Amino acid sequence: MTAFSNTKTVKTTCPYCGVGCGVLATPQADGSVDIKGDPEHPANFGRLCSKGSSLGETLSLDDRILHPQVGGKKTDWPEALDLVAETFSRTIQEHGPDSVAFYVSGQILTEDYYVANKLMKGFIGAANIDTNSRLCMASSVAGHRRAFGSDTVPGTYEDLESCDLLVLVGSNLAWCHPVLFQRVEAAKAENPQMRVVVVDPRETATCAIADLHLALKPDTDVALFNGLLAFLADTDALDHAYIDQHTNGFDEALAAAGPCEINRIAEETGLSPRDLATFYTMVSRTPRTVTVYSQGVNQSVNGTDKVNAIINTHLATGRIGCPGMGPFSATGQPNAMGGREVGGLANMLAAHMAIENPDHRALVQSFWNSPVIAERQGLKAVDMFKAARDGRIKAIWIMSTNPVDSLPDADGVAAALKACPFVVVSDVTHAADTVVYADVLLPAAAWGEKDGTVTNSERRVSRQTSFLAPPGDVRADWWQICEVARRMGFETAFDFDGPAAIFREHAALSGFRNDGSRDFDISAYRDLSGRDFDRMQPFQWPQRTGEGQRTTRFFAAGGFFTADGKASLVAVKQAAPAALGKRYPFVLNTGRVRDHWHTMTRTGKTARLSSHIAEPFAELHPEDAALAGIAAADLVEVKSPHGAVIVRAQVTERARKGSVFVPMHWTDQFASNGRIDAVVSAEVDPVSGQPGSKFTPVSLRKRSFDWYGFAVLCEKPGALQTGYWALAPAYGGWRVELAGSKRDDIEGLVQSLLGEDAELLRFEDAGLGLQRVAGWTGDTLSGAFFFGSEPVSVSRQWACGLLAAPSTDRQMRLDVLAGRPPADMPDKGAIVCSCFQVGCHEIAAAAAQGAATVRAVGECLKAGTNCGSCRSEIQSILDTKFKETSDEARIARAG
Ligand SMILES: Nc1nc2c(c(=O)[nH]1)N[C@H]1C(S)=C(S)[C@@H](COP(=O)(O)OP(=O)(O)OC[C@H]3O[C@@H](n4cnc5c(=O)[nH]c(N)nc54)[C@H](O)[C@@H]3O)O[C@H]1N2
Ligand SMILES: Nc1nc2c(c(=O)[nH]1)N[C@H]1C(S)=C(S)[C@@H](COP(=O)(O)OP(=O)(O)OC[C@H]3O[C@@H](n4cnc5c(=O)[nH]c(N)nc54)[C@H](O)[C@@H]3O)O[C@H]1N2
Ligand code: SF4
Ligand SMILES: [Mo]
Repeated sequence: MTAFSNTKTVKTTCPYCGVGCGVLATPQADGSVDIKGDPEHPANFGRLCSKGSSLGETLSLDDRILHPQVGGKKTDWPEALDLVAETFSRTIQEHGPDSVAFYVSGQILTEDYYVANKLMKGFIGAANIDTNSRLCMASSVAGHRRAFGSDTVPGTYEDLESCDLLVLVGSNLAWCHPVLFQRVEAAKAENPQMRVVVVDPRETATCAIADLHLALKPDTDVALFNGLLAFLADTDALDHAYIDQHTNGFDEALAAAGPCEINRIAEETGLSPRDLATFYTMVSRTPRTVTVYSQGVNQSVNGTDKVNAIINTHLATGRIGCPGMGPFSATGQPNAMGGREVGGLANMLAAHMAIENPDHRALVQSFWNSPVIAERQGLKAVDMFKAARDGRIKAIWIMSTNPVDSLPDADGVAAALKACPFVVVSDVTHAADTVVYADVLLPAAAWGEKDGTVTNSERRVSRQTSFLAPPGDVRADWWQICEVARRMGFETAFDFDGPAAIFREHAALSGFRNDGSRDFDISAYRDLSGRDFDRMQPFQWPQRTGEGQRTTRFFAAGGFFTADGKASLVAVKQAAPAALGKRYPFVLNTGRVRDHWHTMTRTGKTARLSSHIAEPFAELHPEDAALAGIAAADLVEVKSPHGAVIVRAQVTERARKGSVFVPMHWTDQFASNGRIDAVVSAEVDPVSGQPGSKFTPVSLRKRSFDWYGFAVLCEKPGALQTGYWALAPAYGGWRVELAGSKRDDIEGLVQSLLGEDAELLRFEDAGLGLQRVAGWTGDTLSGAFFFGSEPVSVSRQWACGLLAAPSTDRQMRLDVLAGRPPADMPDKGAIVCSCFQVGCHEIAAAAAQGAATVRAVGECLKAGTNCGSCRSEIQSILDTKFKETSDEARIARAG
């Protein structure tokens, strides 16, 4: 890390989730960066979650791409840019504009996104630009457009605080939008009337604040909300004036919903008639209802219908756009919304305009003064990679996303990149599985080095601001695109001198011939100076020219962006969920854990964030596990026709029977066989093109190995040649889970990882199949290994602690070989509070001694008193709901 002389505090925004928290970053003289929540930012008012507060630990340069590379060899920018521009131009000349593609990301800034979209749609003249938002928000976009005529999020975060009923559908808010969750927690504590309902097939950390958890059958949300619509009609909870004045399609939607037959709906959704009636009655009686939805809704082959089934209930009750009322899509990525604003999806135009609308096309083309304009939709993500695989796409530029790990049928995506003649990748790290497929690798400026804007879930635009000098040759994404565009012959249109200039053009386009006809309008910012751009305060759109700050909600009094100004209720029917056969009898559900971000290229760098869950796992119900002969801590194979992973079994009542949940995060960088998207089916929603990443029929099988092991190592191991491994950073070194098929391989593995100079101590109990080896260099532990013929139950936290503690005398060394903490050093258990490294055993012990509340636990252990991300888990330990929290419990076996 570069030492920094300028230690001024900079206001910026967290680069992780769509909550969009403000961050104060202060570079320190020693090269580190102090990170705090910005007390003035209206998204977080000073709070940060575990990921946000660990940002300073992700800034090391060891893995960074620092120079452009062509064919794996270092080169300079002119050569790399010439090659990209020439190859794209030649391919377009020879095969037409539809033969090239950009695959971008909700994690680039609005300015990067704007120029990428402009180049593809206005200058190349095709619409083959799509984004990872296709995997994330496409069904919400499609649902909004079907209902409102525009992709508008009507409400704000305040609505989640001021409602009396918050319904969270397919959203694990506690782990995925933690600061928003904390705002809800605080509001609930203040308003004893407030109720929270969680609709999710599995019991998540979010259920800690739920008054009711509806663990529905996967993919039956449409039946649930259709039933609700019928119930609202039966119980006179509709707003007929709103329906008449501001909507179309009510009768058809109600007819499609069918009668409110609780028993039938119970059958369809797998819920009890009692829970259904409770839920429906709560909604019916509570005008101030907000329904938040996220990936359990969007990532489904009927995701768009789910979105509209939810929105229908709000339109029919007029509960929209007023304080404490409305449907609310929680966006995932920091700039998913900004990407939608510039039109980064293959089926959108710029500034929320529609590609299929000839007036919009003419408007954008005249504003851009561009030679062409895309006439029809381009390829959506899944189809784009299919086209690369079968030769239709001949050149692709991937920017700020890791599709070899995050797209469904991920091995097919890898094959597509191998097949595609020209692959450009702009990324920040060599430790992303996609970069090895690049013909040209472009080093991008990372968070802290780049400038621009992002838009959060509540339409709030905030600055991301640089506070670190870009290392090596890295350059911002917008610069890379503009340089290529200029070399392709479009000098004038891409002659931007910085992000402020791009932002001005984007703002001007949003207001161009708008006159209130389009929702997205930030033209008040079209003349912003560079200085003002740097001082820009977070604001919510719309911000029209000449208008002061107006109300920030939409649609309380209608005013939809359709020809007649009315919204549509969409007639939707519950489709039969995909059939499960004998070969693949389980539903694979996938998603997130608290402390990792996507493909772990940043969170996987920190020991703090890796201490919460350090290994890929499959969460399964005890009855399913028993039937399949799987015990807690076994290794299991999860397999579909596309591929298979091997992960650790976590057997828990929280899982839904028949479903297995595997996190999306693990890649080839961190596990031998953990890329779950290699297993996930590429079926998509027919309306939105979004993959159904939460539903793939799979089989489960115990994978037996001859030996199992756990090791802590002070050096990062190179390639591990063994049947199973999972690697994570620990304070002072690394931790590795291991398994293999030949007992004889153990010795070679130990030798290769400890080196020849280490002083070894060994322990062996052949009868029990136990073997332990530890090696020291001087007083420092080089590594310690714990092997057994069953998954080993050694305390992970204790073993990791050995890395940091010098072992000077022989007794200390023998204690290491004993494989358990000495009696005077209690085992803290799996880490729950990553800020203060407090384990589940410590929390349980505090509870046993009388700490009855999360606050009391905080007072005696500090746990939960910094970022607060773990408070719902602490609550669950107090409730003894989560008996097992993470790795220890999965590994722990009798003895
Ligand atoms: N810690 C962390 N936070 C993140 C991210 C991260 O990687 N890590 N990523 C960010 C991004 S990009 C996104 S998109 C968001 C995602 O945020 P969320 O959508 O909250 O997260 P997921 O875990 O993907 O899925 C949410 C839940 O959907 C449930 N689900 C599965 N099938 C169904 C179903 O049929 N119906 C219903 N109702 N629910 C179902 C799953 O069991 C899961 O608990 O998180 C953002 N925040
Ligand atoms: N099975 C399953 N699959 C899923 C999901 C799921 O729930 N289940 N969720 C889906 C969702 S919602 C999402 S959003 C996607 C996320 O999937 P991805 O977008 O593939 O995941 P990330 O790990 O965030 O990848 C971001 C990449 O950009 C790089 N990067 C970071 N900053 C910059 C920058 O400033 N410039 C450039 N050029 N590169 C940068 C990072 O190093 C990393 O390689 O995954 C999807 N895939
Ligand atoms: S909730 Fe956490 S990850 Fe999301 S923006 Fe805020 S600090 Fe970042
Ligand atoms: Mo996402």
